[in-house]
Amino acid sequence: MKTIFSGIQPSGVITLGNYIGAMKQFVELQDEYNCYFCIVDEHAITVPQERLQLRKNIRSLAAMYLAVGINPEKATLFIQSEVPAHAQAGWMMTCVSYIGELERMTQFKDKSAGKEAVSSGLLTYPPLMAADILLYNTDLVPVGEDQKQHLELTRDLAERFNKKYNDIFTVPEVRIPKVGARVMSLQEPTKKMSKSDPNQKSFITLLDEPKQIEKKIKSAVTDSEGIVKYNKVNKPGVSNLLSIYSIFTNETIESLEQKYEGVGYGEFKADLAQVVIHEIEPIQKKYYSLMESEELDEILDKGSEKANFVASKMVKKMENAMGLGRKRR
Ligand code: ATP
Ligand code: LTN
Repeated sequence: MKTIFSGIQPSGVITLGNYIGAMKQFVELQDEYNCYFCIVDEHAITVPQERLQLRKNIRSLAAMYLAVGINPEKATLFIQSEVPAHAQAGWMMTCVSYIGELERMTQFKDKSAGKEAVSSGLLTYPPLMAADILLYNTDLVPVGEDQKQHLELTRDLAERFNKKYNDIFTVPEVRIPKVGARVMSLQEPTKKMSKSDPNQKSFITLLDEPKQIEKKIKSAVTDSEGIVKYNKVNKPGVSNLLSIYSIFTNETIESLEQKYEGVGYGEFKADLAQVVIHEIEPIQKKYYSLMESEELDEILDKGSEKANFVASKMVKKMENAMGLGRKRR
């Protein structure tokens, strides 16, 4: 069985973007692969976090993984900071990476733009991500399109390490969904939907109430044409809504265009709101019951135990390859 690794930051409640771009794929892939799904809290602290809120978000994200359908009997679910190998390997990969290539990452440029104080962790975020992936001999990494550049860097770092020290890493492939790889902001449809966007109206979370969902979709930015048609360049707002509609109903974009021909945006948006509510209602039910249960801690304990076992062995190999510490007999 081939191995999959992916991570999500506990930086807020999961959005439709995270769900469509990442989590939905995870659920589909867990039957065919040996999967590791990680709550990357060490990545989340590369930008300021409030400690109690972060703690809450970590638990909530764990419940959300399970609520969308991750089966802990099949996949290993764990918290990054509970497996010290990630920080250890992250440091080693940081020393393999160059400042220039990290400064070229678009996520770093976007997240640091206009900020007075930017943590060094935001710059060294990608070698930590590379460490996450490489620790498990990962073959495939399912992510949304925004992470493609980080995956290319991960491959470069793995190859560099293999060549310079010892050939110990599997060089992973990226897997980006054919549709829904980049769900856009409801307010600025040329920007990706993001859970840490300060504008709450720009994203829908999987925990939004039906009324909130209706409101957010109603106020989603479209255009003044009044025609429900897919055109990513000239009609990014409507195209984004059409994509979401199509993904949740399995109806093609063309058939949706026909269905809403001659109908204004009002009716289209009202129907889409119902589609979204229908999709996430069962997830919410499962989520709230999991948050109350003790099952969650048991699953996370087991997950970190398994991840620690696998990852600590790779750390030893890395240290040995780089010449750290003493030779052990
Ligand atoms: P933040 O806003 O805190 O940077 P985020 O919402 O961008 O977070 P991440 O935790 O960084 O989310 O990403 C988790 C997964 O969701 C990644 O695989 C990422 O590619 C995917 N993802 C994030 N936003 C979108 C989006 N708008 N469309 C599709 N996939 C997305
Ligand atoms: N950078 C990713 C989160 C992440 C990740 C990973 C994804 C951290 N480590 C390893 C895949 C594999 C993001 O979505 N922003």
